[in-house]
Amino acid sequence: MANTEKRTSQDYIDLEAKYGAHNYHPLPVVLERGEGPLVWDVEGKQYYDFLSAYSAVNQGHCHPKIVGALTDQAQKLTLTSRAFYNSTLGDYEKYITEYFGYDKVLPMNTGAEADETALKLCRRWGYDVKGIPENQAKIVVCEGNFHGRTITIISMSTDPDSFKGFGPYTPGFEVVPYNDLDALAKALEDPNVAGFLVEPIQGEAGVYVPEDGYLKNAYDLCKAKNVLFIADEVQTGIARTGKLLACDHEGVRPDILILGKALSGGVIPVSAVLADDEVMLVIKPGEHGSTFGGFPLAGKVAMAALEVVKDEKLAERAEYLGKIFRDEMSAIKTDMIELVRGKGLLNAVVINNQPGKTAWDVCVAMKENGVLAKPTHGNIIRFAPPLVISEEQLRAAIGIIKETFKKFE
Ligand code: IF1
Repeated sequence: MANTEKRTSQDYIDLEAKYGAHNYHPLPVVLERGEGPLVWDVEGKQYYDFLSAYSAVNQGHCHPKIVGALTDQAQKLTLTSRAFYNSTLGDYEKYITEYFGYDKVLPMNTGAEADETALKLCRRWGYDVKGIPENQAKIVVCEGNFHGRTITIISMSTDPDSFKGFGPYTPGFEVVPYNDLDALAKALEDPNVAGFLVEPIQGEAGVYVPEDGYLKNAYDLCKAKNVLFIADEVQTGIARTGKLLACDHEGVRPDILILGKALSGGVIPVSAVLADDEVMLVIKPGEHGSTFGGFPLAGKVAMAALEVVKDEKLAERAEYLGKIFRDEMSAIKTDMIELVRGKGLLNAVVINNQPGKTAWDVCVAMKENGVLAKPTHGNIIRFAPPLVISEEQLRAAIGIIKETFKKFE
C-alpha cells in the first residue's frame, strides 16, 4: 500500500486482522469521527449511530463540555494514584453521591471492575454484617445475565460464548430465571445468600424488559430476607431508559448501585459503585483499589457527563423519543419483525431470521443506508442512539430503517 494514497476502510480492516486479537466480529465499517448522534467513516460517509458504543455515549460523541473537562484537567494533573490525596476526588465523590443519593462511592474504571467490586462488597457484608459463615456466601444472579468478561463474572454467566473454555469457575453463585419472582423467593430461602445481582433490563440478552413490578417485588423479597439488592445499571443507567436509572421506573433504590459506560460520556473508562455506609465501610484501607480508580481525569469527566444529563434533560428526551421509535418500528409492515421491545431509547427489534434476511443482513443493509446498529444473539437488533439525537434526526433514521426493511420484501 503506497503511503501516499488515502487508506481505504479495507486497509484498516486488514491491519486489525493482522495485528489485533480476533475477539470481535465488527460490522465492516471504519469510523474516524463522531459528533453528537453522528459518526463518519474513513471515506467520509455519515451514519446515525444507533449503538452508542453499547450505551456509553448517551451524551453524544465528543460532547464539547465533557471533552473540555478532559482537556482542561489533562493540562494540570492526570493521575496521582490513591497513595496520595488530590484536589479533584473529594469534590467528585461529593457530587456523585449527592447526585444519586448514597452515602459513599467506590470509584473504578470499567463496568466489569465495578461489578467485581460490588461482588466483593456484598460478600464481605455477608460475613461481617449478616453473619454468613466464612467462604459460604452465595449471590443470586439471573439467567441471560451480562456483567462483564472477567473469570468471576463469566462464572455467573449462562451464555457459553461468555464462559466456555475459561474454567475452572468461581463458586458461590445461584442462577434463577430472569423475571421470575417465585424462583427468586425460593433461592432466597438459603440463609447464606448475601445478595441478588440483577440488570433492571437485560441488555445483552436482547433488551429483555421484565414485567412491571418485577424489580420492586424482587427488592421486597430481598429486604425480607436481609439480602442486598444489587442493580447493574452499567448499560441501563444514566438516562438511557427514560429515567436517570432504570430502577427509578419502579421507585427501587438499590442497596448497591453499579454504574459505568455513559458515566463518562464515552470519553474515558469511568465506573462507580454507590452504597450507604453499612455496606461501603466493610472494606477497610488496603483491601481493595485500582491504579486509575477515581483519578483526576475521571472525576472531572464524570461530573461534566452527569451535568450534561441534567442540563440537556436526557432522561426526558429518551422517554419521549423512545415512544416514537417503538411506535414507528411496530408499524412497519414486514414478516421479518417478530417483536419490538424496550424502554426509553434502549430498544430492540426481534427478527425471525430467514436465509438472506437475518438480523446481520439487515444491519449490513442499514449500514449501507446510513444507520449503524448491531445484532445480539443472532436475531435481535439493538437500537440505542445517543440521547442527544433530535426528533428530526430520529425520524430521518427511522425512515432509513423502514426503507431498509422494504428492500427485503
Ligand atoms: C463486550 C455486551 C452490552 C454491561 C453490563 C457490565 C458490563 C457491560 C450490563 C461490563 C458491558 C459491553 C461489553 C462489550 C459489549 C457490551 C455488551 F454485548 F457485551 F453485553 F452492552 F450488552 N454490565 N457491556 O452491558 O462493562 O467492563 O465492558 O466496561 O464485552 O463485548 P465493561
